Amino acid sequence: SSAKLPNVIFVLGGPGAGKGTQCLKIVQNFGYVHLSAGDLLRAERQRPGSKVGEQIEDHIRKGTIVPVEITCSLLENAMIESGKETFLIDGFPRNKDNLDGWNRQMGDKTIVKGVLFFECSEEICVNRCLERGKQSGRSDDNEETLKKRINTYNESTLPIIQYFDKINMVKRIDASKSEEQVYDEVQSALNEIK
Ligand code: UP5
Ligand code: MG
Repeated sequence: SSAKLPNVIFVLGGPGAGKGTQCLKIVQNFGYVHLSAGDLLRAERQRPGSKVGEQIEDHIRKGTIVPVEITCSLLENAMIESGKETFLIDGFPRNKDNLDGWNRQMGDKTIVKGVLFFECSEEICVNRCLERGKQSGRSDDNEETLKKRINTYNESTLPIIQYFDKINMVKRIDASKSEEQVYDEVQSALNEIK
């Protein structure tokens, strides 16, 4: 029955809003497995013999969105390999192609319990990424790519969050506060989703 299917929470919000940071805190206290779509794509890009490595890097550097077949398969493989049943899927689905592809490939295999939405001003998002960019070595933490990432987020990802909001699946979190304050809100939101 559907009660035995793996449970998923999508974690969305702008570039640098703090999705990854908060997911790491959640993992320490709740039984979720954290799967960052961006981290999985970056790992696949590095993997010797990958047939899609260049395609992935091209999208990451342009701030555009990788075709869903690639991302969704990386997510599904990681879910299977974990052997676990509750997942935080961080940074996905980012557009309609992602959402439709997820529903096709995973709709019958998982239950989406809710969406954590990390709300943050553009200015804070950009500043956090540029600050991180001094150390991160990420090919997309520069001013030029950040403009494109923000643009992609506004045009493609916000409508997905609005779609989930209309069906009452979104928990909004003020991501502009300190890490600890944000985490307080995260805990309340997760307790409501369970
Ligand atoms: N920081 C965090 N919280 C803070 C707080 N409360 N106060 C002050 N500072 C805070 O945090 C970013 C930085 O801010 C860190 O230095 C942190 O210490 C600090 P982080 O937790 O890393 O934020 P996060 O939201 O995870 O930012 P990230 O850059 O990872 O978000 P993106 O959504 O832009 O990046 P992602 O890795 O998901 O995707 C990258 C690219 O991959 C995309 O642009 C796209 O090209 C591609 N992609 C796809 O194509 N499809 C996908 O499904 C996913 C990605
Ligand atoms: Mg991240």
